[in-house]
Amino acid sequence: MMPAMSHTLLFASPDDAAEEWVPLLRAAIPDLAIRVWPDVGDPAAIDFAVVWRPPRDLLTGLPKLKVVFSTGAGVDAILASDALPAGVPLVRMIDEGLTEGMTEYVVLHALAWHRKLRQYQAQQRARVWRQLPETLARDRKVGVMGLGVLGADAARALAALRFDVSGWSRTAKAVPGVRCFHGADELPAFLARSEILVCLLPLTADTRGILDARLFGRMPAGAVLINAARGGHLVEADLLAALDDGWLAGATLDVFGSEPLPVDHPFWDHPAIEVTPHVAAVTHPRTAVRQITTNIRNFIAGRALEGLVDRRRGY
Ligand code: NDP
Ligand code: OXD
Repeated sequence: MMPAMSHTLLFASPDDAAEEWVPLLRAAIPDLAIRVWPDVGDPAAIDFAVVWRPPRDLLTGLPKLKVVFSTGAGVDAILASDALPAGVPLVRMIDEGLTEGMTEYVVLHALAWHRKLRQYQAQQRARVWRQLPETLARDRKVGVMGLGVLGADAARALAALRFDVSGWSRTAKAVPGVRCFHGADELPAFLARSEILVCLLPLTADTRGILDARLFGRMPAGAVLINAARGGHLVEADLLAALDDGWLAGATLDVFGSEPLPVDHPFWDHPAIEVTPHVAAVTHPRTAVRQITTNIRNFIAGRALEGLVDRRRGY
């Protein structure tokens, strides 16, 4: 096997703390040369790049680039930009810390809606002592759109709490404790049993705008939406209409078409919407470095890359 020393990695993610990532990368592969953008050095020496939102024209200016690693799981922004040179493999982040964070977020908000936390908080502010009807988790139907790394883990955790969980994916899946639906034909049946709908789809040509009036109309009256995937999945005006006419009871939104969410956006003070600032799951270098360094070793040894993005499919 070729030593990693003959290889150079460029860390070029201004959104991620290089001072945390680089020592961990060095410790994992001591003989790998590492440069931190903007100190690129000789562009022809760079073999691997670690990016999130790559600086403009950076990657296309690296003639020997062999693999691009995303520090995020969603690669829609990298694919949509013209940042990625043709033919260079792109690897998305698969990281236990990211998965755990997303599952916590989904469970937290599913439980909050299920146990009427917002209603009790409103009652507290009004000094009202009123016990509202409660529902057993086994009688609460939760639907998870996307049964990939994140969706499947969240669905399993919800099932462990005894929710009646179903999931929807592009191809057929089997997740223990989860009723699995797939494909466009099975979407209506899946939606009809989603009182709490969680979106964990990648943003692709097929999924953009999927959370629209038609989809909301197929959910049970009084359902809620948790969107922790991408803002581009949601047709914002359709959500506002569905909430304002009372068809949907609420929404928890972590991601938005425009981030940061503009200060004058109606979501901020909508009484049925909870906003979080794209923090459902964050990539922790302590756990995330392993996937990148294992992949670098695999690549050098001619083995397959974990998390390789199918650029045509879009995820
Ligand atoms: P994966 O690629 O592992 O899973 C994607 C899932 O979506 C798969 O089950 C796939 O189906 C399904 N899917 C894709 N296209 C369709 C379609 N057209 N119809 C039905 N199902 C479809 O992704 P991850 O679970 O790792 O991540 C999901 C997304 O979560 C990311 O793309 C990102 O946008 C978002 N994210 C958000 C974060 C946040 O903080 N808010 C943090 C991290 C990620 P199949 O299994 O058949 O391929
Ligand atoms: C991701 C994200 O895709 O942070 O990892 O949204």
